[in-house]
Amino acid sequence: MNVEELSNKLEALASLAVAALAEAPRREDAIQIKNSYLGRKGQVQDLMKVLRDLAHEDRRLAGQASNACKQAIEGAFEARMRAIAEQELERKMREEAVDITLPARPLQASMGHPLRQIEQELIAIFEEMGFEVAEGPEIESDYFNFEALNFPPDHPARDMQDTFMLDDERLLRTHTSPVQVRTMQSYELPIRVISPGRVYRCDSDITHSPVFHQVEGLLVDEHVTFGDLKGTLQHFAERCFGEGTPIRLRPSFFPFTEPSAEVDVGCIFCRGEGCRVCSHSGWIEILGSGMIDPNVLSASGIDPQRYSGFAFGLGVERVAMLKLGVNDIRLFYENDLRFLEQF
Ligand code: FA5
Repeated sequence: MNVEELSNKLEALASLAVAALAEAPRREDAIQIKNSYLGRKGQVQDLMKVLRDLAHEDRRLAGQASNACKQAIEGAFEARMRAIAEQELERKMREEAVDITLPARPLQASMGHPLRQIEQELIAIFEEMGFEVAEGPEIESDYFNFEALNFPPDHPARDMQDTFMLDDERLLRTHTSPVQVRTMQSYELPIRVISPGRVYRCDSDITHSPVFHQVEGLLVDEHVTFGDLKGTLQHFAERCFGEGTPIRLRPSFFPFTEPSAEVDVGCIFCRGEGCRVCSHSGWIEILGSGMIDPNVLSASGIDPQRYSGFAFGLGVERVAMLKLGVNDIRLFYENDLRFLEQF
């Protein structure tokens, strides 16, 4: 075979390969066709075996013809691979197309947990009366939770609230009253604050939960009397439970208030006749209150000769149970949607 015949054969091979590649349906087919021409045992290589029989000056021409043939096949192979990739992309886009005209799935709007709703209502009532919100930590020191509130160490009054201790000094606050002390130590007088938050006690039955919420109220000014406390609470009860709601003040004891009173609201479950929820008394206790003990004022650097004040601590769950007609406190914490969706 001379160099001319070789060139013609290479050209013919290139045309065949280019035509076959143009028809290759898949990537694998294109690769197989390319290898059958350009592979080590492919047809081009096979043809080039004649190279050694050619005259020296013809070998260069044969090499050029072989390169042109290889380039034509490589070019056709790459073009086909690009075309296949584009076809695949188009098919994927067609198959996975998102119909943006379809209506969206409705989002379920939530009103927030019923306890949070009630807490917000309580805050709003006291804000109307001119109280502002102050907050304190849930991990509290023995000093703020007990000592500064006139609970001396080893005093039996500490047993009134079963405490979760973290170590000798730190505990989970058992009430929001430590915020009273923090506020009295840092705010300018007169003070009128409420302090909502979570509190913890080792306590559990249908009206007691180990984690519950209180809203603390504190008012310190000149000439504050027990009458101001009673008027504030009466107004609160009517705003919260409706006009004419009966409240009852019972003498009580808290180390940090003197005199002290626990405040009950008429039971809405039995309308005062007596039931399981109110322990057959017709009343449900919602808060503890009293006039701030002069010792507590002094411990916070306030002159008890000039200033007096009242404080109260309201149980948010108790208020929520009354307002929403829930007869077991544990329902608030079970996260059962059938319960929560009613509110
Ligand atoms: C106190 O916690 C006092 N710090 C309240 C106070 C503040 C008195 C300011 C004087 C001045 P007591 O332990 O009674 O008091 O709790 C107050 C209210 O929290 C109760 O009336 C009740 O409504 C609620 N409460 C108490 N324990 C629980 C509990 N385990 N689960 C749910 N609510 C509770």
